[in-house]
Amino acid sequence: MREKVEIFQGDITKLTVDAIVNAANSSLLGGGGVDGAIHRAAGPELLAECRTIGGCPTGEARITAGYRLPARHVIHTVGPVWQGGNHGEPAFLRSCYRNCYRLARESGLATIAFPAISTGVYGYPMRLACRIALEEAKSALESNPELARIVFVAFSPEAAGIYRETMEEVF
Ligand code: AR6
Repeated sequence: MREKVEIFQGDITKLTVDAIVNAANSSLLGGGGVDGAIHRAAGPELLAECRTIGGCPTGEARITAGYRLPARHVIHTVGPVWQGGNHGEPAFLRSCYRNCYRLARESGLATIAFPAISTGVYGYPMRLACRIALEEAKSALESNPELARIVFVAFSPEAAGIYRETMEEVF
């Protein structure tokens, strides 16, 4: 199962997978960080489709086409803002990953790439977020045999190191 999980250091918009996940905000109308990079690379058609969706609550996810991206689809999810950890943040983050895997399954997607949801502007501590990401990957792989490849995209070498260490603990 572990062989289906890959850690990639770099820019998620370059990946050729069935879907890349966007760490969006609840408006789904774009922003900074990975959200800005995805909208820039996908082109204005992505924003036009997002406008038709009408937003997304924290912990949920919505799927669109990928337009000019090499990825066929974008799954937009809204992570929690870190407020110290006692405001339901872990459950919301887990819910983001679960809803992304659910949409992937419903849409017949086999390969998916995730950024480290909530760990940028939203301030979720990387190590804690990484553990949730990998635990949910393990349970998604256990329950969905069609899921062939999960890529975790680390934007820095430090983040990549945390993913690698956490892999040892979770898998
Ligand atoms: N490829 C992969 N990872 C990236 C990239 C990229 N091109 N760019 C940044 N990251 P953030 P959040 C990493 O802030 O914390 C937006 O404005 C980054 O290093 O993008 O969920 C939205 O509109 C970090 O580890 O998302 C929301 O308002 C991770 O992606 C808000 O930010 C997530 O950082 C969401 O905040």
